[in-house]
Amino acid sequence: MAQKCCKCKCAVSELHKERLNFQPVLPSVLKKGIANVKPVLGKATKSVADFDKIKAIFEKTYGMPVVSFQAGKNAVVSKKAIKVGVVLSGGQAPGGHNVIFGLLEGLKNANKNNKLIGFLGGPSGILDNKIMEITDKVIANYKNTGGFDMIQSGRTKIETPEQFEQAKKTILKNKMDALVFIGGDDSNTNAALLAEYLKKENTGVCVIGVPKTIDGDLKNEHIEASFGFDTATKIYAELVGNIERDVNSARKYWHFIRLMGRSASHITLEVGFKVQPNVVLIGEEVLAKKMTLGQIVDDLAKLVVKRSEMGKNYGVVLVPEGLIEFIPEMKALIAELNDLLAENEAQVAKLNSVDEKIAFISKKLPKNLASLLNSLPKNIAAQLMLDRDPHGNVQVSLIETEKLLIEMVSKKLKDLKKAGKYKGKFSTINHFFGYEGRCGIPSNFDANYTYALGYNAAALVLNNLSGYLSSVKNLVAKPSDWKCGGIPLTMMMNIEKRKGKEKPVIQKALVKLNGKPFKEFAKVRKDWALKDMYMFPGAIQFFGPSSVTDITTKTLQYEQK
Ligand code: FBP
Repeated sequence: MAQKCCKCKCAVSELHKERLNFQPVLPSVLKKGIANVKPVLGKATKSVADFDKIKAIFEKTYGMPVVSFQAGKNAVVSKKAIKVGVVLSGGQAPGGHNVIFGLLEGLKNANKNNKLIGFLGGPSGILDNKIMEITDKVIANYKNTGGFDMIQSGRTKIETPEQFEQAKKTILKNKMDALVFIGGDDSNTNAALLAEYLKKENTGVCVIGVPKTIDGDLKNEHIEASFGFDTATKIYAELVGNIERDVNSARKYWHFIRLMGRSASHITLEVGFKVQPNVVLIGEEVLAKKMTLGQIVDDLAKLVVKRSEMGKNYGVVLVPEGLIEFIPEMKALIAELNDLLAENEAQVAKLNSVDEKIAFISKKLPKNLASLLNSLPKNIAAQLMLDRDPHGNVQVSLIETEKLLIEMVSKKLKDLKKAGKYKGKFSTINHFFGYEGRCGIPSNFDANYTYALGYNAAALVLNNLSGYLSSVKNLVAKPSDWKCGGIPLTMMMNIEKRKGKEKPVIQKALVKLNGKPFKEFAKVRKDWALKDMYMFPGAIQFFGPSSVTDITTKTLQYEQK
């Protein structure tokens, strides 16, 4: 019989029930209470690039200092009760509910009459004024759970003057003093623009961001990891590890596994460390070496041949979801398609079949890109033509790059067979792991980290630090030793082309080829390719020895070595 949650009587699993009782650890500095921590201001900051353009757009919020919280009486934290709005934005990531849990507890710590209001369905909830109050009773059934279902999420972008005005109306109508935006790079860009707008309008409303994304690409020296990356990579590693055990048992298939991570290859690299497969493709390396699709295929085919000569007609290949956008020729094609599809939106919408759309756009493309588009398998060309997301990104989660590689490697191997250069068997299975990991039950690390990020966001709000991103660092230490503060959102910005226009956006943190994680990988990948060094990490452990319950990612461990 299904267990009932003790508080709300809804059906929950045994594990869910246990997780509701887990009390996340708060960093010592915040444990002293919000009125007993004070912000210490560092030096003025600059954007990562395009200083003048970013400064001109963010007149009121550019250049603010990095803030760290330290113990000390804080006279600024007002005793007056305040009302704070919170919104979950973009793709789900394990731990979102705990950010809200921490935020509520931080606000209540300062004044038990403080109120937290959730906007429903992501930023569109702000525009449509869809709200619900988040009380202790509401939170009780969501503590330490995965998903964003408490208030849901969405990808609506607040960008037009009318939308900014509408957002202001909703916030003022609800008498809100602050808004906390839990999101990735695009969503926090939204938060930065809204913070600037509300400051220019003299509303006194404070906007704070929280770094969320399983992709791991919202980071810098002050944001060591975005939340959800730890849990999602552990879930994918469990799945890939299980496949490796199957491979090692049956020894008859090549598995091509695409892993989520829209642009950066952090997820693929981290899962690679955890399972040590035969091939880990890293998009950033492909771009740096200016590799063509043909070269990637040739390298894979060479390895298949070599392993087959060793009697190994099997293997595991990890493909980052964003690979396609890193291959220079494909990158150029996608960039042109992004602009052309935005410029010709109305005409393209009128065309019924994909073939017609491809033919229409091909005529407008430079010759070399048109022939590239037409040389691709039909399904891939069609997937490249799909609608962009509201931020103008191509939806790489819908492009089956792993199938494209299988098709092209098979073709190459057939030619080699004909030429008498390959005698093996190439039986393949394709997988895509993405949505499986985004709503998993947060690992202990993510449960603690998100709770701290939320509590810390409350401290930023109560100090009226508008335009800041919640920063909790020193993450390889135990949670009580984590350091808290905030960094200005404008510090992470640069100018990029979106939907054919120049826009200020938070720069994505890609895998650095001169960074420690990639260098570690480069040392060992030859061995992984030929010797079978598979690892089977198993499921996330929530209870038991700390050596298995509290491990952080290899990426963090290498970065902070
Ligand atoms: P965020 O950047 O919003 O965190 O989302 C990341 C992500 O999970 C990517 O890994 C993936 O490509 C994309 O969202 C999928 O988008 P959608 O949820 O709209 O299908």
